[in-house]
Amino acid sequence: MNKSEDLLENARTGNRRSLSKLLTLVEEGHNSPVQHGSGSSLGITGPPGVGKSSLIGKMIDVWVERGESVAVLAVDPSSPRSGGALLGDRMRMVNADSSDLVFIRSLATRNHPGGLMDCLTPMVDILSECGWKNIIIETVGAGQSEIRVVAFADRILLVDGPDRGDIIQAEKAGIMELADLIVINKSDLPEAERAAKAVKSALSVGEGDTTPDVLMVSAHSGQGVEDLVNQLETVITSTDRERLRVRERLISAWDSTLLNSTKLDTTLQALEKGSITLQEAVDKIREEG
Ligand SMILES: Nc1nc2c(ncn2[C@@H]2O[C@H](COP(=O)(O)OP(=O)(O)O)[C@@H](O)[C@H]2O)c(=O)[nH]1
Ligand SMILES: [Mg+2]
Repeated sequence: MNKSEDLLENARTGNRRSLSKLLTLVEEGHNSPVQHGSGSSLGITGPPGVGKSSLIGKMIDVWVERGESVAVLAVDPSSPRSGGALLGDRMRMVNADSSDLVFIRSLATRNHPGGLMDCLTPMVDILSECGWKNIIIETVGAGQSEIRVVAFADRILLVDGPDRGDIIQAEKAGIMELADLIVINKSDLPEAERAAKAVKSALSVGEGDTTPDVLMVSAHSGQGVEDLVNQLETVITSTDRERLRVRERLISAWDSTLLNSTKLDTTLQALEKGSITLQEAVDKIREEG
C-alpha cells in the first residue's frame, strides 16, 4: 500500500490528521487514492462581505444538531493558509461545539496557477469517501475565476446582501445564472426586503426553464436558516445551469492545460518578439497533445 492509500484508510475511520495530510498530498498534485469517486458538493458563493462564512456557521449548527457531518473547503483567492482573514473565517464558522462533525479546510488559489480544477473534485471525492455528508465549497463570487471554481460544485447557492452594490456584482459576474437557489442574507437590515425584490425581478426577466427561489435569511439572528437547509435538500438544478457549469469546467481545464504547458514560456517570448501570431501560439500549444 502506498502512502496515500494508508492515509485514506485512516481517514475513513475518522482520523482527521490523516485526512488533512491526504488532502495536502492531493493539493500538491499527487494522485488521489479514490478512483471513480461519487462525492457531491454544494458551492456557496457571493460577493465579499455578504456573510457567506457567517451563514455557513449557522448552517453548520443546523446540520450538527441533526447529527449530520459537514466539511467545508474554503477557497480564498489570495491568502496564505495561515492568513488572519482565514482564521477569522474559521472562528466564525466553528462557533458550535461541533467538534467531530465539522471539518474545515482552506485552499489558497494563488498556490494553483492553473486553477484548482485538478484538486477540487478529488478532494470532494475523498471527503465523501470518508463519510462526510454535507460537503461545502465556499468561494468569493466576484469574478470570472471564482465562477470557474464554484462551477465544480454540483449545486450552487448564491448569497447576496442588501446593498445594491452586492447584487450588481453578482449579476455582472454572471453568477446569478448559475445559482440553483439564492438567499439574501442580513434580513435583519431594512434594505434586505427591497434587495430580494430586485433579485426576483432580475430573475423573472430571464427565460430559463426553472427560476431559482429567493429566500431571506439572517446569519446573525438565525432566521430562515433552517428553512434554507431544508430547501437545499430538495433543490433541483436545470439543464441550462448544468450546461453552464460543464462549460465553465471545460474552460478551466482548457486554461489549466495552457498554463501548465511546457511550451508556455517560449511561446510567450515568441509572442513578445512578434515572431509568431496569437493563432500560431495557440496551435503551438495544442500540438503538445
Ligand atoms: N446585520 C447582519 N450582518 C451580518 C450578517 N451576516 C454576516 N454579517 C456581517 O457581515 C460581515 C461579513 O461577514 P462574513 O461572514 O465574513 O462574509 P463573507 O465575506 O461573505 O464570508 C461581518 O461583519 C458579519 O458580522 C447578518 O445576517 N446580518
Ligand atoms: Mg468568507
